[in-house]
Parts: sequence; C-alpha cells; structure tokens
Amino acid sequence: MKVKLSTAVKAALKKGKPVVALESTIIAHGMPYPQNLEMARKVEQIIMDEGAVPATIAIIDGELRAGLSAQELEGFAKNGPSIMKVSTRDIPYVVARNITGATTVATTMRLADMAGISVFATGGMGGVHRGAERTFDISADLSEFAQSNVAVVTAGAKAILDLALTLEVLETLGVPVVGYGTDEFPAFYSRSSGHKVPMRLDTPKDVAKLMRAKWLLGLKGGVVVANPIPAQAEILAEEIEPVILRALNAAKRTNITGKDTTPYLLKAISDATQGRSLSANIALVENNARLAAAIAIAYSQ
Ligand code: PSU
Ligand code: MN
Repeated sequence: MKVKLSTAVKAALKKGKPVVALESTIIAHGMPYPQNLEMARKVEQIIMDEGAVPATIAIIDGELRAGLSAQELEGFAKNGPSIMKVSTRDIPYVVARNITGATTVATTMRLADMAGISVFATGGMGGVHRGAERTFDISADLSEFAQSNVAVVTAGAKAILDLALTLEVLETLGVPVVGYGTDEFPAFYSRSSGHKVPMRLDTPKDVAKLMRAKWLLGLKGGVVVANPIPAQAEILAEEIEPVILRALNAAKRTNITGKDTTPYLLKAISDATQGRSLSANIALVENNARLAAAIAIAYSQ
C-alpha cells in the first residue's frame, strides 16, 4: 500500500525538491475551530514562502494521503474531535474500514517515511505523561522515533508531560535530541525547562548533516529537533505550571484517560488562560514550520 500524493507533493519528491510533512491531529484535536483552520493554512503558506512544499498528512476514507486540498483541510478543521485520532496501532483498522482519520505525530512520521518525506513540523511531540509509573501512558510518538526515518521539528515536548522521563525514553530508543540554538530542552509554552539536551546545533545545514550521517550509518529512526518557542510568545514556566497542575487534577477527577488526555489538557489550559496558551501554541507551530522548511531545503542540497 502506498501513500497517495497530491500533484504538488509528487512533483517535488520526484525532482528531489524540499517537502515538509504536517500532521492533522493538531488540526482536528489540538485546537478549536476556526483557529485550527487559520493555523493550518498559515503554516502551509509559511512553508511555501520559505521555498518548500507542504504535505499535510491524513487518512481520508481509508486512503493514506500526503498533501490535502483546501476543502479537505477545512473538513478536518470543521469536523474537529468527531474525526478519529489515529495513532499507529489504529492505521490498519482505519484503512480496512475506509475511515477518515487525523494522524498523530507517530502516524504522520510513519506515512511521511513511507512517502519519502524526511522533515516534519509539529507543535509539540507527545512523550511520557506525568504519573506514567501508574498509568503507563507513554505516547506512541516516542516508539515511532525508533522506527521512522524522519526529522521532527518540535517545541520540545508538551509541558503537560514529564520531560525528564521523556528524555530518558528517547535516550533508550537511540533517538538524537538536538537543541536548535539552545542547550536546554524547550518546554512547549516556555523556552526553558531546566533539562539539558544531549547535543546542540545552530544552523539548518548542520541539522541536515546530522540527518544524513544518521541514515547513511544505517541507524534507523527519527531525529528530534527541539526548537524553542519565540521569546515574544512564550509563557514562563512558573506562570503556566499551576494552570497545568489544575488541568491535570481536573482530568483525573473526570477519569480522562488514553488518547483523550492530551486534547483534554490542551483545551483546559487554553480555557484557563483565556486563549493565551492557544496563541502560544500557534506561534510555536509557525516557528517550527519555518525551521522545518529551512532544514528540508538544506537536506535537499
Ligand atoms: N502538538 C500540538 N498539539 C497537538 C499535538 C501536537 O501543538 O495536539 C498532538 C500530536 O498529534 C501528538 C499528540 O502526536 O498531540 C500526542 O497525543 P498522545 O499524547 O495521545 O500520544
Ligand atoms: Mn497516551
């Protein structure tokens, strides 16, 4: 089975031109309408302005897709949470039953790899949830980094997670975690987390070199490119942490588990900050798209 490519994505890949994959779960489950649609359009525009081709990835009527039409993008934004959130374990079910699904970071990485797309921009990757020693809630995004040969530009990992444990699991899985212009692992809404990254690079060209080195060595799997949120959009950790703790408590009280956890927390935090966390989230996705395009361009040269 192949990923069906849009005309633009197909032409770019054929000529070895830079392509940047984008996920659809962030549209359907990560943000409310209409901000999600504005974000999805803007991010595609940023990638085109930088000189690369955007490839938003999704599954439509059971068909694996890279590169959506304007109408399809709008459908994901408008139908939001009523669309299935598809992690890697769900792919066979969705395909076999011709279902339409939004792809998480894990699933988007897998389909990007299948399509031959090496760079992907998201907001913040999934990771080890706080309290995972009880719940075992560890995002499939992490295991996918051991599988799919894709560099993912992410604003660290979401601050709702346990960042120390997330970094430990990435180390175990053999995944390079690159601080882009930083020595610290960024914490999604905040630029710093207090956790050091194992390596730092400062230019798209150097990231492209690391990607090439990894895959030429036959080292399977992805690369985390941890790109801090722009300073003017950040919410300081001490300010957002109490809000996160309240959201985590509310999730526990209402028995939110499994794949509902991340969308629930993002919404609760956005409600509690009157949308300030949503603005921060949008700013960091745009920032990641810009860097991903530059890396894709460097990698294609
Ligand atoms: N980044 C964001 N918003 C999001 C996500 C990432 O800024 O909503 C999504 C991605 O699709 C990621 C998912 O894969 O959150 C993580 O979900 P889980 O913790 O259930 O694996
Ligand atoms: Mn989970």
